[in-house]
Amino acid sequence: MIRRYSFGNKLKEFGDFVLLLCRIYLFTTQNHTKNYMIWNPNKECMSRDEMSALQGKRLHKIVEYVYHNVPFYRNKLQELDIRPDDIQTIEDINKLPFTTKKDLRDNYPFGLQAAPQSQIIRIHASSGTTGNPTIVGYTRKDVGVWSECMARCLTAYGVTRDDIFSVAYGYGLFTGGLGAHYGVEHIGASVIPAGTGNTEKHLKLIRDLGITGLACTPSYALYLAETMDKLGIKKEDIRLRVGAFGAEPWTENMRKEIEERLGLKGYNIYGLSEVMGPSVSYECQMQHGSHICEDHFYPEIINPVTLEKLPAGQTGELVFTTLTKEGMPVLRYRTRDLCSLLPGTCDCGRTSVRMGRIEGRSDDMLIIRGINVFPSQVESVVLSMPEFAPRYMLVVDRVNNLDTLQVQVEIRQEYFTGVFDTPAAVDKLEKKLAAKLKSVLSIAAKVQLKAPNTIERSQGKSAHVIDKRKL
Ligand code: DLL
Repeated sequence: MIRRYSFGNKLKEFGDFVLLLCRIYLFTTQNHTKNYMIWNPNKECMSRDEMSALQGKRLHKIVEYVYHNVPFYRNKLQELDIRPDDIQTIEDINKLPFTTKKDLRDNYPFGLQAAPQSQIIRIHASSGTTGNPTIVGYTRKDVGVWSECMARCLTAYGVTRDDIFSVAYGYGLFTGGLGAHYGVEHIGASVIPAGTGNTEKHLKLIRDLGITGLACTPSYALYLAETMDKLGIKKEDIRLRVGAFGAEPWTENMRKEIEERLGLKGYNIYGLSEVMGPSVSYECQMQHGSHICEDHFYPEIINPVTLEKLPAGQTGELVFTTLTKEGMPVLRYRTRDLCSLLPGTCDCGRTSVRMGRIEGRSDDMLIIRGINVFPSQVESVVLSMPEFAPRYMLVVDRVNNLDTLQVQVEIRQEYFTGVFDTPAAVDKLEKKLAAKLKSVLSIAAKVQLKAPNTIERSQGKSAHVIDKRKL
């Protein structure tokens, strides 16, 4: 198409340029007076109309992309008689089908991957309900978008290139470690790839290096505080000032306790591997909800039973569509996290929609020491061993600020009498089950074997979890 340059066009371009200058002026003066730093005002402070237009354009592109590259989505869309051209605006998202964790598991390992393997530069995984984990591949562009979102998030916390930032999320298949790491590097701060464990050594580094930022689960932050007390390190001895806490639910009371004991300001960070990892949303200085990077991840809230869309402010299940992801895009992915959306401009100047705290789950997933655990994973291990009856109970607790998991399981009558009725035999069997559980769950569980018919039977829906943690 030949574009004609009329005087009108030139005038419009000049007008756009003046508008851009005005916005830059407004943001810099506003940020200067309020002292709120914003990494990418162009995207984080877009007007609602601009954002909706961008989302609509990107939605059309991503639907076209998965239609041509992911047979699973092509089939689903064809079943509903939807062609990519039917999706033009962000409101058209209502026509699209939902995606669930089961869809990801059924297409294990690479069935939902849209980019060719040669374009994938990173693979993460998260636990599935049973058996197969969920595999998520990222292209170079995806890793770049992820670092950009992490940079937005760290900047909202007030982190700058002058900070020394310790990442104490797990490095590895879990997205926490590497996700946060790349964001810290992207803004030019110094990253300490501490990872999990080695708490005493980590504390020594926090003190000796004058580390100012910390990313970890809120429960690990409390455990650090506990260990500081044990080692006689006072909060005055360290220089921590900012914490990026997430990967598990936490409360205002936990925030207060962490802040008080570590002498820092703690901010929420949310994310999930199927969508990206940490930084899908983040708190700002206002701490009134977490801003969603909605130019990349479009959020919706639905009723988890009827699947109807709920209006802003109502609590329901959070659903995300990735608008720019190349490796493994997802359309209307049901996160199972329950929360509400808070629209409107925030006092920090960002216009991006905020989500409230996660209030619960619409499935039975537990998060224990930051690791996702489904009772059905325990069941599959228990049932794989002939010695056990399908009677088990997960008892989750928090001792010295660290989550604990105990698995109680009944021995079958035929193995109990005369076989596993001596302490040595019981001990051996407990160790065998504990080792199997560890390899499947990736966390240690204490096993307690029970005599036949001793675990309480429930009257209705069988209950397999006692969660004693007070959140
Ligand atoms: O937990 C990604 C992450 C890493 C987020 C580090 C924040 C910091 P997954 O292992 O896939 O990914 O687990 C995702 O964890 O659906 C929520 O149920 C829960 N979750 C994550 N962040 C928060 C949070 C990472 N801030 C699942 N508050 C999600 C409450 C959270 N729950």
